[in-house]
Amino acid sequence: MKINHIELLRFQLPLVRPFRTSFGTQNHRDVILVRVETDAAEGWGECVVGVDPFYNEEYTDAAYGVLVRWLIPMVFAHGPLAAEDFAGVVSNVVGNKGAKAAFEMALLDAQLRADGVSLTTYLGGTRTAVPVGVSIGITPTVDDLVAVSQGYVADGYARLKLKIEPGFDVEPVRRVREAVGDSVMLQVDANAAYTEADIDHLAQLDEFNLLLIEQPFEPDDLLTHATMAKRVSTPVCLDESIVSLGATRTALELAACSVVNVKVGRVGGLLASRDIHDLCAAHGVPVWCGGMLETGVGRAANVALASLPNFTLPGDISASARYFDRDITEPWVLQGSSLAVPTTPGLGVNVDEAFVASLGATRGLFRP
Ligand code: OSB
Ligand code: MG
Repeated sequence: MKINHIELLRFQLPLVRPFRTSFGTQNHRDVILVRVETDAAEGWGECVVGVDPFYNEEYTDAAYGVLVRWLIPMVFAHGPLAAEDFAGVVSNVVGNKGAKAAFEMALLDAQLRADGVSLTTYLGGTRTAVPVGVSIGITPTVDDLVAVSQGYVADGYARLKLKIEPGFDVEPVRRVREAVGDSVMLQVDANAAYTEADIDHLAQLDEFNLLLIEQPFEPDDLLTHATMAKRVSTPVCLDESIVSLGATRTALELAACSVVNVKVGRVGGLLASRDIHDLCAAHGVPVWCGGMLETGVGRAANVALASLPNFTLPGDISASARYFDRDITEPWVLQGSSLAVPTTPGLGVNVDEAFVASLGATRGLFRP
């Protein structure tokens, strides 16, 4: 593809309710969109990085900066390229995987639109609809959590994920399990809020028949996750630790987890995500698609990714209404407890540029 120009759009999109995790509270998304215009098509990508460096080391000001100062100039200096070339072209930039993932997504969208191929077909998807769940933030009271959980079950979600932290774990999970019954799939996410000394405490979660516990310990502490996996019956899943194919291989070798959360923005793009999916499949380890409160653009990428065969657990890929009063694309709507996988070329969504403009988006234009 020959790129004519690249645009970065940045704007804030309010969340319908605050999203609180063990590391902080989010009230809105600080969205960066990458738009590439090639000689054949346009393509869009979403940067899912947080506004603060609390989930991982990336944050939106830094992602914007690394795109402007390094990633875009490197791609222009390289000349015409295919989406598959992108990771190699920018390989001198260490980390910054959320920024890279957004750029690669835009290139893939443009390439696939030009080729007339849907992202699910390109990636090797085998599902026409993907079962999805909902990630529920920490609430002021346990009664609130029960009410919110029951609301999502009424919406159709068949799987709930509860955020936990020290002081908000066993009792909230017990109350939600009692309220929603055994037929609802339930899992928890600690976002690295615990230490090895908490393993016996966390073992109390074993009685609630959870699908998994996600990332109890620090991202680089694989050995404590392996210790936990031996001592509790709830499957251990890694999120923050899974930053690359190599990190995944190490985690599987150490038996630090028996389930893997794949996030496009954490691993550097859709192609790295597919590689991690394939590695886990070869090890008989199920994966599921994590979320970063994406707009309709990033959600389209997640839905296509989750259509791959080893995504056997419901993803954190909820309907647009769970996040925003109005999405920036066609809204993603729950069908039963699933989202339909688009079959139109590329990501299969269209950005409502007038709505994005009405949000006060800034636009930066970059030419070779
Ligand atoms: O740990 O999975 C996480 C959102 C922001 C940062 C980290 C996480 C999350 C979520 C949201 O759990 C899932 C979603 O997008 O619905
Ligand atoms: Mg997580």
